[in-house]
Amino acid sequence: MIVDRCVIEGNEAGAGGPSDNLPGPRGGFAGMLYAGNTVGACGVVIVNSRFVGNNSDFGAGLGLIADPANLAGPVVLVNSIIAGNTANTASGLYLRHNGARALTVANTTIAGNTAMSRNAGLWYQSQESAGAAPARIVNTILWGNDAPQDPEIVLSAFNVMVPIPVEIAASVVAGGCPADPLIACSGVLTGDPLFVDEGGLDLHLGPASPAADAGDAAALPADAADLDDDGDLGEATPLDLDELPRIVGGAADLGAFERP
Ligand SMILES: [Ca+2]
Ligand SMILES: [Ca+2]
Repeated sequence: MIVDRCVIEGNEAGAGGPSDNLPGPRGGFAGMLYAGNTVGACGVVIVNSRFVGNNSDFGAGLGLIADPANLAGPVVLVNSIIAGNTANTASGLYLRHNGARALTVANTTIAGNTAMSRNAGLWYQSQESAGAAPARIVNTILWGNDAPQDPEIVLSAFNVMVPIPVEIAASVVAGGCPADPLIACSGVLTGDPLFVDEGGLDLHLGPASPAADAGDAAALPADAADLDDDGDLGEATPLDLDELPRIVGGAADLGAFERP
């Protein structure tokens, strides 16, 4: 399944009945994608999409659950923004990862989300560790997410004894690499990415942004949605969220938008 150039905005989900084995209060997922509820599905690729201004109890921006029983391919999120979402818990990106599937978040900006109790940026949950490959977060910005506990990143395990590790590379992480033995960081920047208008959620990079040209071009996912309509699905993602060239100035930028 390919989710290409979608906007999920302004949805509300109250506290409903228990519908899933999720941590925290029941109900929620104002912007949710349950990957793999079709047997034999190949995988899920979310490209150039915006999850903005959603409100829920648990899980407001994007809940992406890779079901181990039904999902046969990788899960990829690229060139997307998750911003301005509010929840009690996990207001930004919630990932539940089956280790047998590759999971990659690339060139995504997660910023300006607010949680009343815990985690506004990225909640990563291991589900099934058999055959696990580490999740990979690359060329991504986690910044300005606000919560009393674990504002940017938290890891947890779901019905597994051995959680799946996470690699974070060439990314901005507010507060730096989390002190967790399951998180391996390389090339993590901690400085303000200097968005054009952080409060207004214009998450393009400003002129002095340290996130410009700090990316790893080799880590760009394949162009599964064929953003440039050239029929080449195997090339590195060639465009950014504005559908302008992804690599400008000699190197890829971090986040969803390449600075012109
Ligand atoms: Ca660049
Ligand atoms: Ca292409």
